[in-house]
Amino acid sequence: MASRVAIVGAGPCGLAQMHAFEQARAEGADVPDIVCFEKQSDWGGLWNYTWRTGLDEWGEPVHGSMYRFLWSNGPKECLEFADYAFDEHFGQPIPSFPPREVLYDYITGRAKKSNVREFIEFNTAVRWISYSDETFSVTVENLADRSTRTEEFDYVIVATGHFSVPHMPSYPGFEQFPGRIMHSHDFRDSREFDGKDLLVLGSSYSAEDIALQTRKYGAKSVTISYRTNPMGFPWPDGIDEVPKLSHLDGDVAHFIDGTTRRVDAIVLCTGYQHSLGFVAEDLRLRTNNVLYPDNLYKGVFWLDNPKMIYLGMQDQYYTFTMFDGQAWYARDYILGRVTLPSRDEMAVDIAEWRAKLDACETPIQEIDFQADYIADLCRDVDYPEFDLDLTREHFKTWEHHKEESIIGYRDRSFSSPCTGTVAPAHHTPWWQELDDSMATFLGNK
Ligand code: FAD
Ligand code: NA7
Repeated sequence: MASRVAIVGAGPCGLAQMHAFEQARAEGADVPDIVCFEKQSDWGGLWNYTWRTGLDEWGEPVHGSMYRFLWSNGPKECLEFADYAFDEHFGQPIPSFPPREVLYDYITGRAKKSNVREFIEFNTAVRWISYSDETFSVTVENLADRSTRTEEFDYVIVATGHFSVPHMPSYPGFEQFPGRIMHSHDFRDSREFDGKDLLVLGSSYSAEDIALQTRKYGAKSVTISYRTNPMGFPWPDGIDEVPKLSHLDGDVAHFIDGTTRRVDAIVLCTGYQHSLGFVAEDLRLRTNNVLYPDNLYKGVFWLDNPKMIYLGMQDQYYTFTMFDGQAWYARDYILGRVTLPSRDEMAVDIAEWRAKLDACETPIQEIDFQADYIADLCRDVDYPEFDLDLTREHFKTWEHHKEESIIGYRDRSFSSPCTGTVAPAHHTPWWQELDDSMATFLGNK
C-alpha cells in the first residue's frame, strides 16, 4: 500500500514540500498520497497578508504577522528558488528588495506551476498529532462546518512556521499606560502612528523594520529600547536607540540609564514562541529562536522518531532556499532515496552542529553557519545547482550595506545565484517610496 504523508501548513515550507514531491512525480517517481492541512483560507503562510488581528473569522488566533508596506529585508537573490528563477516568473529582471506582494506572487507562482493546490484542504486546522503502532493519528477540524475527524498517516511534516505566537513581556507601569501597547504580531499599518512619539522594544529584525517604517510614514519620533545590545545602525533623524526599559510612569518611559521619554504608544518587538501544542509531547519540538534547534537531525528529523519531520523551525538568514533544501531531503527520505544513520549517530551529528553554532560570535559567522547547513542538505539530494557561495557573500555585503546606511541598503543591487542576472536599481529610493504595490514596483503604473 502506498504510504500517506500529512503536511501541516501551506506557507513557503509546506508549498516547498509539495513542490518537491511533484518534481519527483514528474520525473516518474512513485509518490505517496499527500494531504496538506491549512487553517487559513488561502496559501502563502505569512506572505498571505491579512488585515485581521486577534481572532480570525472562525475564532482562531490570527496567523499573520506581516504588515502593510513590508519590503523584503534581505536581497531576493539569497532566497531565489534554484528551479524557478525570478527572471522566469516575472519575465524581466526586477530589483533586489521587493515588497511583500511581489514575493507572494513569486512563491505562489511556482506552486501554481506545479499544481500543488489540489493537495491542500483549506480552513482545516490540525488539532492533535500522535504516534503509535507505526502510525500517526492526525485529528483535524474543518473550521467552516466545525466537524472533526482523525486520519492515519505514515509520515507527518510540520510546516506551521514560528513567527505567529508572540512573546509578550510586561514591564512595571504597563497597566496604567494611557496609550496603546501592542506586539509586532498585531502591527498592520504604520500610518496609525503618524505624528506620534513611539517606543519600540527589541533589537532584532522587527524592531529595526517597524522603527524605520513608522518614521517613514510620519511618526514624530521613534525610541528603540534594547535589552541586551543596541543594533547600532546609523539611524535617520527622529530614531534613537536607548538602553533597557525600567518602568513607565504614566506616559513617561524610564530607562535603566536614568533617561526618560514621553511616548504615545508602545510596540513590543520582542519575538515569538514556537507554539506546537497540537503535537503530542513525545513528538513536540521545544526550542527558542536559534539557527540549530536541538533534537532535529539535519535540522528537520525528530531524533526520537524521524518520520516526524519539521520544516523551517530554525532562525532564518536564508529562507526559501533553505526550505527547499529541507523539503528535498525530507522527500528523499520518504521515497527511500536517502537513509538516516542510527539514533546515536544522529545525536552526535546534532551535537556537533550545535557546538559549531555555540562558537559563532558574529552575524558573518552565523551566515556561514547557515550556508554550510544548506550545503550539507543539498550534498545528498538532487536540488538543482545554484551558486550558494555567491549568496553567502551577498549576505555579508548586505550586512555591510546596512551598517553604512540603514535607510539605503534596500537600494542596492545583487546578482542572481541561478541566472547571473544583475538586478536593476529600483526607480525610487526605498526611503522615499511610499507605494508598495506590485504594479508600481514593476514599473507598470
Ligand atoms: P509560515 O509562513 O508562518 O506558514 C505557516 C502556515 O501554517 C500558515 O499558512 C498557517 O496558517 C499554517 N498553520 C499553522 N498552524 C496550523 C495548524 N495547526 N493547522 C493547519 N495549518 C496551520 N522572510 C524573508 O525571506 N524575507 C522577509 O523579508 C521576511 N520578512 C518577515 C517579516 C515578518 C514580520 C515575519 C514574521 C517573518 C518574515 N520572514 C521573512 C520570515 C518568514 O518566516 C518566512 O519567509 C516564511 O514565511 C516561513 O514560512 P513557513 O512556511 O515556515 O511559515
Ligand atoms: P527575534 O529575532 O527573535 O528577536 C526578538 C527580540 O526581542 C530580541 O532583540 C530580544 O532581545 C528582544 N526581547 C525579548 N524579550 C525582551 C524583553 N523582555 N524586553 C526587551 N526586549 C526583549 O524576533 P523578531 O520579531 O525581531 O524577528 C522575527 C522574524 O520576523 C524575523 O525572521 C524577521 O524577518 C521578521 P535580546 O537581544 O534577546 O535581549
